[in-house]
Amino acid sequence: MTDKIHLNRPQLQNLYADMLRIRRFEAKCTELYQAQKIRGFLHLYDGQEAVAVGVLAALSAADAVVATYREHGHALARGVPMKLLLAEMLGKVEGCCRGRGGSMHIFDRERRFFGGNAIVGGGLPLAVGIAMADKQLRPGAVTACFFGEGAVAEGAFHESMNLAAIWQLPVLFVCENNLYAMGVPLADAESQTDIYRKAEAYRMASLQVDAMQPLQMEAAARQALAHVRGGRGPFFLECRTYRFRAHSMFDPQAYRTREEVEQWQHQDPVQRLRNWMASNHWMTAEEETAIDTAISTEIEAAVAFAEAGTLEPVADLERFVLMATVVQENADVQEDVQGDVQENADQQEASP
Ligand SMILES: Cc1ncc(C[n+]2csc(CCOP(=O)(O)OP(=O)(O)O)c2C)c(N)n1
Ligand SMILES: [Mg+2]
Repeated sequence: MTDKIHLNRPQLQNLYADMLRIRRFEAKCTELYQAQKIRGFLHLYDGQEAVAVGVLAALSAADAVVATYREHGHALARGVPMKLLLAEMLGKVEGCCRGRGGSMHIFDRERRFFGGNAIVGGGLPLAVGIAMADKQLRPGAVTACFFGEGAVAEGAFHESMNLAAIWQLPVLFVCENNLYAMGVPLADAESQTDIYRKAEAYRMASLQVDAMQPLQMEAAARQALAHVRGGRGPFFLECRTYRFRAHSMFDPQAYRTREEVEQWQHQDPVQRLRNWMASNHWMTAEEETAIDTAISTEIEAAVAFAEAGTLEPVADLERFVLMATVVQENADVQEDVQGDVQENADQQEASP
């Protein structure tokens, strides 16, 4: 699987457990979605787990994370408690964003997890801004910015890459190249399908990695982070991966064949790491069972917590809705202005 192992036994087991935890959590989310307990959109991460887990294992608490709408795995790997994540997805006040963000907008200030973003490419300028502030305020902190390969068609991608390079900002750009942007295959959308090469145009260091190989992914992430932490500017990591499930819950997948999906499933990073660890004695059957049981227990507790949560009362719906305040303030200002105008007019009329 890899030439040289840099991880010890507990680290390897954590890598596996973190990936399996995401896989199993999302399987539960599918059930909850089918039961209409999770509403709206739901974008699952099956197949791509090694990317989030590989990168986040190498980050520290001071670092920042920006992700996309396919971000449950990143949130879990970052340490957002599963029960708060699930409550959020069920729209409950107990969720990490009071149920106002939902699946696509997970946010956790304490863990410096800045979303969750439904806008393709929308996270990149945020990451650059966060890194710019951190460079002054939190020396040594890195912002890891995850995005799909579909984002590279956006102007915001190029502006962000350019500014990060010019200002030598501590950003780790992590492109999760799963070969499709909704139903559009990469080769139909990009003339250069080796996405990491786009970094060259910005004179940014870059690397392409097979993200179906968790150990390679983890090693590449560490190498990339060492570069950024060493003060050598941003780094671009292209992670070659594949999503096993549909783009979202509404997707007939007419753009790919079942055989193609099956072929990729043979490279399933979770199963692959499990098999390799078991056959190389990095994990005994008992250890595997213990990991499995801990995950089941955690998921059960999260479901119980989320289901027992409360929906926000209708009376609170306008709380935190800034537009309402701005509109009201504008109306107040306009009233004041109109009052002044009338006063001036009255004064002029009264004057000789
Ligand atoms: C600016 C913008 N344009 C279009 C969309 C609609 N849209 C949602 S997901 C998606 C595909 C993105 O693909 P990719 O970046 O590869 O991420 P993946 O879904 O493969 O993880 C598109 C076009 C959007 N959300 N935002
Ligand atoms: Mg994609």
